[in-house]
Amino acid sequence: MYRESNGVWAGMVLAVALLGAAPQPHPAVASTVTVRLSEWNVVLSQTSVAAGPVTFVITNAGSIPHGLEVEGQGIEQEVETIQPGASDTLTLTLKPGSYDVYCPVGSDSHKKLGMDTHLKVVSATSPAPPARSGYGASEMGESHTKTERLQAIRVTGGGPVIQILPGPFPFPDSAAPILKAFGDEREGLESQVKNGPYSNNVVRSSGTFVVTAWDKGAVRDSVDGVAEFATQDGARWKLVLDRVQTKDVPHHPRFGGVIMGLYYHGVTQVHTPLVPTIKSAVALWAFGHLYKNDVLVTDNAQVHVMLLSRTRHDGDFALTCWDCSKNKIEELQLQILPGPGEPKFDAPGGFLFVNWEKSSSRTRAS
Ligand SMILES: [Cu+2]
Repeated sequence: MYRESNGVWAGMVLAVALLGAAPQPHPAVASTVTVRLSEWNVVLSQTSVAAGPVTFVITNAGSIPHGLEVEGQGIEQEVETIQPGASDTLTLTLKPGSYDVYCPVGSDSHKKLGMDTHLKVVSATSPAPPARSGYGASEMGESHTKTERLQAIRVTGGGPVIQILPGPFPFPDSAAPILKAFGDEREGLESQVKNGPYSNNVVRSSGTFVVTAWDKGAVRDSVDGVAEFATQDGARWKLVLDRVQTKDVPHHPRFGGVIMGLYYHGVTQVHTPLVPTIKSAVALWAFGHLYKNDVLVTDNAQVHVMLLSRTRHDGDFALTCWDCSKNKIEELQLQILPGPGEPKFDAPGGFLFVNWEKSSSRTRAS
C-alpha cells in the first residue's frame, strides 16, 4: 500500500485531510481490504495482507442484511448488521496468522450457505503479499477447500403421513416485518400469505420415502431416493430423485447443493419467512422423475427435501410454532413443483406437499 514516493504520499495526505482525519506524518497506514457481501458469498479484494492495522471496507451488495465478523489469533470482532446497498468499515490490528472472515447473521446460517472465507496475515517484514489476487482467485481457493468435506445422510420417512393443501399462513404478523426486506420478491411471497403451501389445511395420506444425500461440496453433491404416496383424490404418485440442483438462486426459494445443519426460514431472513424458523438436518433442491398412476408426468420435477425440527401438532397437524428451531428434528418434508415452464400439476394449488412427521436419519462420513 505505502510507497516511498513523495508524489503518492502527498496525494494520500491530501486525501486523508479531505476526509477530515488528521494527516499522519509517519506511515502507520492501515492496509485496506475491500469486502463484498452478497447471497451467499464473502469476497475479499486480496487473500493475504501484511500484519499491522487493517481496514476492512465492507459493502453489502446483496438483497438482504448481512454482517461481517473477523475471527482468529484471539480476535473476534464484528460490525453491526449492514443493510443492502450500505457500507461500513472495521479497522483491526492483526498479527500474522489465519483469520476466518464470515457473515454471522442467522446463527451462522449465512456462513453455512457460503458466506465464509479466510484471510492470511503475513509478517510485515516478510516479502510483501501480492497486492491484489483478484475477486475470482479468492473465490476459487475457497471452493476448493469446501470440496474436502464428505458427508452422507440417509433419511427414512416414518410416522403419520400428511398432505398439505394450499391455505393461509398462520403467522402472518410475524412474517410481515421479514417480508418487507425481500425487495422485488416481496409481491410473489405476499400472495402466499393468503394462499400458500405452509397452511393448516392438512389431510391424512399414506406412503413411503427414503432418501440419501451426499454433501461433497460445490458441484458434486448428489441425491438418491424414491417416494411413493397417495393424495386426497386417490391418485398414486411416485417420485424418483435424479440429481441435486447445484445452481444457487438467491435467495428465495432455491439454493444450490446439499446443506446439512442449517438454521433458517422465519426470523433468520434466510429464504421465505412463510415457513417457520427451523433447524434442518439436511435440506436440498433437486430434479426428479414424477409419475401419476404409473404414467410419467415429468422428468424435470423440481423437488425440495428437508428433514427439520417438527413444525406441526400431533392430531390435527396444524403448524404449532413460528420458531420451531428447538423441536426434535423428525419432520421429513417433500415438496414437488412442475419443472421450469411446465404446467401446474393436477393437484390442489398445482403442487404436491407431503410430510412424514416422525422420520429418522443416519449420517456418516463417506
Ligand atoms: Cu449474511
